[in-house]
Order: sequence, then C-alpha cells, then structure tokens
Amino acid sequence: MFKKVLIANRGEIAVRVIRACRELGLDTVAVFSKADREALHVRYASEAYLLGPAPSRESYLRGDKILDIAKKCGAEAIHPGYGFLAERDDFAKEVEDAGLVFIGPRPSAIAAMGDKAVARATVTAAGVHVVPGTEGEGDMTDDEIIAIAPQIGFPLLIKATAGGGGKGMREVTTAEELPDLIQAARREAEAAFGDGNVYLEKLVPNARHIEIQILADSHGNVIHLGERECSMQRRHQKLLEESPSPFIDDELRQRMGEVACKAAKAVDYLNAGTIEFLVDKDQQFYFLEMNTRLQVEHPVTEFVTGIDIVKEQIRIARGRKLRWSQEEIQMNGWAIECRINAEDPYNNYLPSTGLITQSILPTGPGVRVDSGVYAGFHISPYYDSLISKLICWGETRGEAILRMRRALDEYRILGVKTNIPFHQNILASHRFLAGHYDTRFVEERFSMDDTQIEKEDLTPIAAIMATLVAHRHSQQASQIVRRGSRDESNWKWSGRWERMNR
Ligand code: MV4
Repeated sequence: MFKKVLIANRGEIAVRVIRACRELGLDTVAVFSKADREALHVRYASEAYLLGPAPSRESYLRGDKILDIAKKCGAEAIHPGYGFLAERDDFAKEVEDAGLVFIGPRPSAIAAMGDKAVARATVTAAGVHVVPGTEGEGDMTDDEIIAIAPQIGFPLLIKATAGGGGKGMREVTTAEELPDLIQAARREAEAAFGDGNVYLEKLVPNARHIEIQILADSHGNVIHLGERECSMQRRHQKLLEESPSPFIDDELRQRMGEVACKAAKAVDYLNAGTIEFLVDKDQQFYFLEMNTRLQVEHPVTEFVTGIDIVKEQIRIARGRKLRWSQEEIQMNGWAIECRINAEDPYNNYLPSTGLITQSILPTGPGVRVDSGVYAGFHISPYYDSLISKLICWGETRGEAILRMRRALDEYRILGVKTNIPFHQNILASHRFLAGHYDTRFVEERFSMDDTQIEKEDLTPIAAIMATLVAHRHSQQASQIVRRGSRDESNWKWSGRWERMNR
C-alpha cells in the first residue's frame, strides 16, 4: 500500500491531485520546471524537486528524470494528471517496471485506445457502434483509402490514428479532393505525432460532443458516472462543460452508459476514463475515442454524483473495490464548468502572459474554483493557457446558470487578460440558455462584438427559459448584455484600477 505519491504535472490539476492525496493522508511530491519555482503545486506538496528548464520537453515530459526523482525520494506511486505523460503507454510501463504504481490505466489499455484505428476495431468487436468508416488496424496506403472512400460515402473525415483532439483531421466533400487531403492530413499527423497513418470516418453533421465518465476497479467492476456535454468549444479547445447534458434524457443516458462500460471492458480498463461519443440530432450515438486519463472537466461529474474522482483513482490504484454499484449512482442537480484561460477574447483569443497582480476568487454556495495561480504568480508562455476552472452547481440548470453568472461577476483577475467576458456573453446567449448548441456554435454563431446574440430560432421552451431568467434577474441580465461591449464593461474599470496601481 503506497504512502507517498509523486504528481507528474503542474497547475490546477497538480493542485487538485495533491488535495486528494492529503485528504487520504498521503505524502506528496511535486516536480517543477524553472518557470514554476513559485507555483502553487510546489507550495502545497510535502516535497518538491526541480526537473529542468521551462520548456515541457526539458521538464514535465522528462519521464526518465521524473522516475529518478521518484526512486530517490521514495515515492511509491505516480499520478500523471492530464496532458504531458498521462497517455504515454511507454511511461506507464516504465513506472510499473520500476516497481511503482501508475495511478491510471494499464499500459496495454492506453496503447489500445491511443491508436484510434485499433480502438475502433477493438470496441467494434465488443459490439460498440462506431461511426461508419475504414476497418482494421494496419497502416493503409493512399490507394487503399481512395478505393474504400466511395463505399463510406461523402462527406467524410480523414483522421490521424495517433490523433485525437482534431489534429491531422480533414473534411472531404468530393472524391477529387481526397488524394491531396490525405497527403495534407498525413503531413500534419507526422509533424504532430511522428506518425502519418490515417483512417476515414463518415462525417456526422451537427453533432454534439458528449462523453461518459467511467470508473473501473481491479476486480472487474466497471460503472459509469453519467455524461458531460462538451460541445461548447473553439478550435477543439473545450471552453465550458456541463453535466448532465441538456440533450440527454434518462433512457439515452442509460444506453450510452452501458455502451461506455462495454467499451472500457473491451480493453480490460482500469481506473478512471472517459468515452467520447458523437450524438446526432436523432440521438443516434457513436463511439469516437476513449481518453485514458483524468479529464480537465471531471469536477462537473463530481458535483452531480458527489463522488471524488481523484480519491477514487487512488483507491482503485491501491486495489480497492469500487464502493458503489451502478444502481447506487445518482445524479443530483446540475453543474457547469467555465475554463478560465489567460487569453484575450477580444483579440482572437491570443494567449496573455505576465504577472497576476490581483486575484479575487468567487466563493459561496455551490461554487468551486480549481486554480493553479494566485496574485503574485507570473504566467509564462510555456504551457497551456488554462489558469483555473470555475465550477458551479445548482438544483436545476437554471440555478446553475444564475450562480455561474454571479460567480463570474465576482471573479477578478488583474495583470493578465482572461476569457471571463467570453463566458459572461455565453451565459447570456439565448442558445446557451435554451441548451441548443452543437460543436460549431462558438466558431459559427457567436461573436464577442454582439450584445444580444442568437435571437432567432428559439423554440417555445427556449423562449420561456430565456424570459424566465431575464424576468427574475432583469437587472443582472441587462448588465451582462452591456458587458458584452468592451466600452461599457466593468472590466474597463478594472483595467483603469490596474493602471492606477501599477
Ligand atoms: C467527428 C466529427 C464528425 N463526424 N467525427 C474532433 C476532435 C476529435 N476528437 C473528433 N472530432 C470530430 N469527429 C465524425 N465522424 C466532428 C468532430 C468535431 C468535433 C468533435 C468534438 C468536439 C468538437 C468538434 C469540433 C469539430 C469537429
């Protein structure tokens, strides 16, 4: 039974894992780069060790150094968080070979789900529906792909087998453009993953991106914790997630949950994982891929199920049985997460770096902030722009939304630009209030310059919902609408305050 855990990550997720370890009475070891000497995860851990220079390749991606540190300081388990080494089956294997516990899935499951063509073939064999497309797991030549494309039908997508997250993806509308687009996709995949292998899937139009959280123990038990709606994204970066999804009813949730557990069992899955589905407008759903890690948006599931997923990951890694049967899992209320990024939504979401001069966090009933920063911390350009997550719970979706609007109003971060105004606009948009959005919403129907957005196409329910919110909170609503324009926002006031106090 391990007593000391090394957290191979940084930022808010390292802090999150340290918190779980401390509540379980475990000692914690942080690792950090030169840019993170003053980081929160370094302060919160029982011990901390320098990995190297700021770039990830020389620090958080140095599995060899991290293993050396673990051995030297007597850490008996490693939690990888998300990103960096979390889905590297070779790293998970090295951890195991060193006699340490990898708090995550087995290397074989990471590898099987990491190759998207292998994942498709494996879950298909287990009876899980994937989007129609190429079959099998071997590398395909251009000619093989071109030959099979008409059988799948256009429009279709070229995807990288080593991919995920949209890299190396190309939309193809006609057979003529296929050869060039295969080449382009291969080049992009080769550059991003060192692997130019690609496969085809029929395009599912107007899809929603909905994922199911699962937990699997080492005794063969697999349960699901319901879904997260992840369609609010821009350029494959999720920005806001909610659980449950406004699009999913109890019956569909149960069916998707059962399929998700089946997909996990197909790779003998262990620990926490997420099955991504595309759900079309007729509520047909298709397996897309499995994320073999703890995800950024796990807190919304924690809020509605009351389960601490990170503590559960640690218990599973210690060989414990899951403490709930599927029937005991209940979803209570509604949770929404806003990803707070250091970026400028008024300037093409350009990353923003610098010293955080002030940080006032929202608190109060139903509000959770998972933050990796504090006033006095310097945001460097080396890592992703996520600096914190604001998660709000309500008895109903309406209450969760109103609470999120209140919390966003309370939140003050000075020194760097953040996407808080973006979230305020999203939470005032009729389409979001109505729950009518798919993966194209932000890029195709949303603008930071609009004051009143998305008035058209309202269903009666949407209109009622929007009116209800507007009526009960007319003053806040009108303020939020004004805040959509740069000139009248109180963020301008914040900026002035900041300049005065520099
Ligand atoms: C798709 C799709 C439509 N049809 N596959 C994008 C990232 C990768 N995980 C899968 N992605 C998609 N796959 C088929 N067959 C549409 C997307 C997609 C998308 C998926 C989830 C969230 C946002 C998205 C934005 C654009 C496209």
